[in-house]
Amino acid sequence: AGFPSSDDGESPFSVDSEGLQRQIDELASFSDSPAPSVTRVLYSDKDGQARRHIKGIMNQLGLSVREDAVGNIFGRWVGSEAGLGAVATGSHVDAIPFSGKYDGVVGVLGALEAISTLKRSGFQPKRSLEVIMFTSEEPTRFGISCLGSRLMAGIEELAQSLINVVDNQNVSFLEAASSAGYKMHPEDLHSVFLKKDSYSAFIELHIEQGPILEKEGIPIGIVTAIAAPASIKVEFEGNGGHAGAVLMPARNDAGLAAAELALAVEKHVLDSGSIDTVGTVGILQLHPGAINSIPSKSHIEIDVRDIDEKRRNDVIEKVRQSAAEISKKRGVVLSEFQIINQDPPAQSDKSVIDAMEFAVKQLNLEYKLMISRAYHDSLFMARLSFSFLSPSHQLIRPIMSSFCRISPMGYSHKPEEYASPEDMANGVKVLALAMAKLSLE
Ligand code: HGY
Ligand code: MN
Ligand code: MN
Ligand code: MN
Repeated sequence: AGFPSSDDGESPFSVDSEGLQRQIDELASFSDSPAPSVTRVLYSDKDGQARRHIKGIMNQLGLSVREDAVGNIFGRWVGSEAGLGAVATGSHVDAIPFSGKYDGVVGVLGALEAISTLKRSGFQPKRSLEVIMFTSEEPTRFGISCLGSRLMAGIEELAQSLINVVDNQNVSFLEAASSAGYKMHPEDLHSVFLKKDSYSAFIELHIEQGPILEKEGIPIGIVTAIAAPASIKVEFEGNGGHAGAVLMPARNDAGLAAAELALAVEKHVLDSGSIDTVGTVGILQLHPGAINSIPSKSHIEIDVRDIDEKRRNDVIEKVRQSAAEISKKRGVVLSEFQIINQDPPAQSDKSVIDAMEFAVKQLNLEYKLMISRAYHDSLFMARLSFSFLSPSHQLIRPIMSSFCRISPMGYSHKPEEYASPEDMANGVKVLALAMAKLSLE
């Protein structure tokens, strides 16, 4: 099996960067908000259009296409030793409200371009190569991030909780899935679980979502670890009442309790003393939501992350204490304090870092080893490895992300998100070479 190379030291690959840009622009047109923003939420019509589009490209490339019960989509290029664990890559195409067109998409369309590039180069894989489009990496609709990859990793509690979860219109997960064409019984959720030896390695190509590569003038980042994300849902309830008639001493305002908790989150995060601790209140809803009605219910969702799991957990504990204290002080009921997820960080496996370093060196690209402060589906693909369960079992080499530079200022989760065609082409080449190398190992 020939490994892609050339005698003159030039890159053997011709990535179709114009074609990739066209595909990214086309996918961005499947959006529920006006350009340049993109909004594509799980199981919406636009999400369905994007899914059909991706499957179409996989079919054109001659990949063998499979879709699981929740709509994770797999396109496989079967290798000469099809019985071996495959080398997988992939990312997501769902987009949070009013975001940009590159987050996740580069890791799906770019991965398909990497396969196309390898095919054009005459490469023959030994281990199969697979591109995965993960269902709902973003937590937008059901509050659960990396829904597809978490399920693939076989998290039983998730399969249980998905049966009861509803969106903010009270549509259940199973109803939403069904209306998008994924009709399933609750027990079908288990069919999404993957065996631990399904893949020998996983690499995700993603935009950086931060400013470091741009600032340092470096095109490629190789991710050594993903920070530990957590999210919490909190609800307060008070008596509400008329905004004119109820005097201040008689109130127990659920909205003010939420406001106070939001400030407490900021305080606890800053008190950690580390620049690596971050916390965000991105959702704060008041009921009934009328200017002349004291909020009788409030709902807030809190995102806390750190590269240090213990420090992140300490913040969560302090937020829990604050929620209890605020409820007592203000005479409101703390009707819910639910930790939705509290994930550990994941480390990239050395062999995957080695494959990516080999690729960037072969391509004469400058690169930087870095951690990912955003989470990715690779965080859960890492759990499909034996080494996640026990350091002594190194049969499977998981993970990780390689980054490509974005500008200006590392904007992401905003319409201004931008990656240049050249930087994306470099990311695609690194991915293609690293996958080719891992395929032959
Ligand atoms: O929130 C994240 O880190 C990712 O963009 N979903
Ligand atoms: Mn995102
Ligand atoms: Mn993403
Ligand atoms: Mn009135």
